[in-house]
Amino acid sequence: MGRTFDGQTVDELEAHLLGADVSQTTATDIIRRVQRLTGGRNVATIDDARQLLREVLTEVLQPRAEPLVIPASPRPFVILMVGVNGSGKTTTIGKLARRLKDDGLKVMLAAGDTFRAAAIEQLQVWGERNEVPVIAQQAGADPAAVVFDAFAAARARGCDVLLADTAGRLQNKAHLMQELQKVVRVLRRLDPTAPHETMIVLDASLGQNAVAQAKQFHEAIGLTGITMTKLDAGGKGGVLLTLAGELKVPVRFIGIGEQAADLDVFDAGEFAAALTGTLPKLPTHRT
Ligand SMILES: Nc1nc2c(ncn2[C@@H]2O[C@H](COP(=O)(O)OP(=O)(O)OP(=O)(O)O)[C@@H](O)[C@H]2O)c(=O)[nH]1
Ligand SMILES: [Mg+2]
Repeated sequence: MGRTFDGQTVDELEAHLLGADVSQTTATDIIRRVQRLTGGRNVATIDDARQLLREVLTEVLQPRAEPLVIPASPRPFVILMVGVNGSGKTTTIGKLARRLKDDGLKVMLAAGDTFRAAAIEQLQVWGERNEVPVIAQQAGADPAAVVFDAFAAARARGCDVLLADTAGRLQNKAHLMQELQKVVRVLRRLDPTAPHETMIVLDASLGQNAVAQAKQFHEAIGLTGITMTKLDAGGKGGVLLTLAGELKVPVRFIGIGEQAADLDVFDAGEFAAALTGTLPKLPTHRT
């Protein structure tokens, strides 16, 4: 009465992974690993197949599950948030400010997105909501100058963490990368080890585009962390499997809503379970 892990089941698994924004190459690799786990044995039930898939996904993601830890030094610990427009940078800063403050840390925000006046106001709203100071200048100011001043202010006021917002859209990508590189250069005048975390914010609903984005930012300024947002809004996040293998940058948080509390520490096992749990009832085939 055994049931096989046969060609049809493999196809279903593959379709499921592709539907969860896993790239074809990564999906093929994952299925190969699942098949290797079965060791040629029959898989008795669909739950077994699901369990095997979950194991493999956890194994792929686990090495990237390194939570963000704010060490005792250096202080202020500077976190530079980057990403394309609309990915959720400013919102994630608001959520992170709340989380870090709840941890007892003294937090300051830097309005480094000077491209839009509304961006500065948006950050100020988060500052008020969390009761943390926001260092800002007028729209159109040099973002590097804003972030530099904020770093100096954070130092002077004995802050533990400075969260720096940045623009997501400029005239073109090259200009954006140059602007970010300048922010980094200027920060390093005050502390050669800054920024201490360069976190990209990726919108899960962008699917495979997130891989190219992350690579571009990584090449330009060197990423040390990833936050994936909008996992509550239809994004499946399977793209993290590709990033886990290709970029090797720690995944810190996931965004699961628009409110301050909607930020979770990335957990490889839970994420794998979520990716697997949506698996449709696969047909099993009697031998
Ligand atoms: N559902 C959902 N919405 C989110 C999440 N994170 C951010 N958003 C929403 O996405 C939109 C864009 O977020 P922002 O934080 O303004 O994005 P940004 O990267 O700062 O965008 P720019 O400033 O234009 O570069 C807002 O409407 C947010 O409320 C999330 O995890 N889930
Ligand atoms: Mg923003």
